[in-house]
Amino acid sequence: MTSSRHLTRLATVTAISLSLSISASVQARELSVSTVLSDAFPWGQAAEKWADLVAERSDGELTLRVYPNSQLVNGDQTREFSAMRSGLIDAAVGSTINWSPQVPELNLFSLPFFMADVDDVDSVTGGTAGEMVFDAIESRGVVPLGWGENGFRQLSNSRGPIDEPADLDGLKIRVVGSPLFQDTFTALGANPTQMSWTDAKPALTTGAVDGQENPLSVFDVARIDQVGQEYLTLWNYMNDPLIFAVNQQVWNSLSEEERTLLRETAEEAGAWEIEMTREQEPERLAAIKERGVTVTELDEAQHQAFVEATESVHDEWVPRIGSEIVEAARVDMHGE
Ligand code: X2X
Repeated sequence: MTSSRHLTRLATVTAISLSLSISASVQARELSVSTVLSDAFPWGQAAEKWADLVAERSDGELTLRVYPNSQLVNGDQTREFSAMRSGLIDAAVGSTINWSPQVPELNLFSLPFFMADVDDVDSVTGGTAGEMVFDAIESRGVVPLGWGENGFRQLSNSRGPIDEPADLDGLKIRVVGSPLFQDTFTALGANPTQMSWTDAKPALTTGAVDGQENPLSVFDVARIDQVGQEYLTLWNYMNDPLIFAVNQQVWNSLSEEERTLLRETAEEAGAWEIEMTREQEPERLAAIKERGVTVTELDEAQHQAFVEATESVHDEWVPRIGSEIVEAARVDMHGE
C-alpha cells in the first residue's frame, strides 16, 4: 500500500469512527436520579443497582446518574417530589414519607402500628392499595415504576429505655418533615421537632434533640449510637417503602423500549434491595448491640399501650389519606 492510499484509508477510518462516536453521544441520554441516602446505605445501593442494570441493558445508550444526599434539592428532602414533578430532576428513588406532603395518600404507610410486619407491607404494596397509591402519584405528574424499602422505623434516644408512652414524655424527638409525624409524637406526649436528615445528625450530636426514629440500616450505617443515642426501642411502628419514579415529560419522551427497560430494571433493583435490607437486619441489630446500645423489645401489653396512645392519629389522618385507600389496604392485609 502506498503511503498516500494508506493515509486516505486512515482518514476514512478515523472519520467513520468519529461519526460513530458522535452519533452515539447524540443518542446516549443521561437521566438524573435523586436519593436522600448515599450508597453506604441500602437506599443508595438500590439507586446504583438501577443505574447499573440500565447501563448494562441499554449498552450505555440510556444512563442514570445518581445524586445522593438530597443534593439536587439542597438538602431539603421534602422538596424532592416537587422537583421531580417540575423536571428539575428526572427521576428519584424516594421515601413515601418525603413525598407525602405532595401526595397525601402516601401517609398510608406512616399510620402508626397499621402494618405489623413485612408480610403486611408486601400485601399492601403488591395489592389494590399499592395500585391506588401508584395512581395517586401518577395523577400528580410523576410515573412510579417500582418499590424498594428503607425499613421499619425504630425509636432511639439518649435518655433511657422506652417501653411505654410515658417514657416519651417531654422528650425532644427529631422527626421528618411530614405533618403526620408531628401528630404521632405529640399524641405520645413527646416534643417533636421537624428537620431534614442533613440537619438531624448535628442536632443529635449537640443534644438539641433527645431522640430520633429510623430503620436499623440507617441507625447502623450512620452510627447513630456514636452521637449519644444509646437506647433503642424496637416497636415497628411504621414501614418506610421507597419508590422508583420518573418525571412525566421525561417518560413521555422515551421510546416504548426504553420505558420497558426502565420499569423492569426498577422492579428488579427494588426487589433486590428489599431482600437485602431484610436479610441484613439481624446482623445489623447484633452489631448495634455489640456497640453497647441498650435494645428494648415490647411485649404484647406494652405494644398495645402504644397502639392505643396513637389511635387519635388514625382518626385525624384516615380522611386525609382517603378512607377508600386505607380500607383497601386493610383488605389487602387481612382479607374481606
Ligand atoms: O430523614 C430520614 O429520617 C430518612 C433518611 O429516613 C428519610 O429520608 C425518610
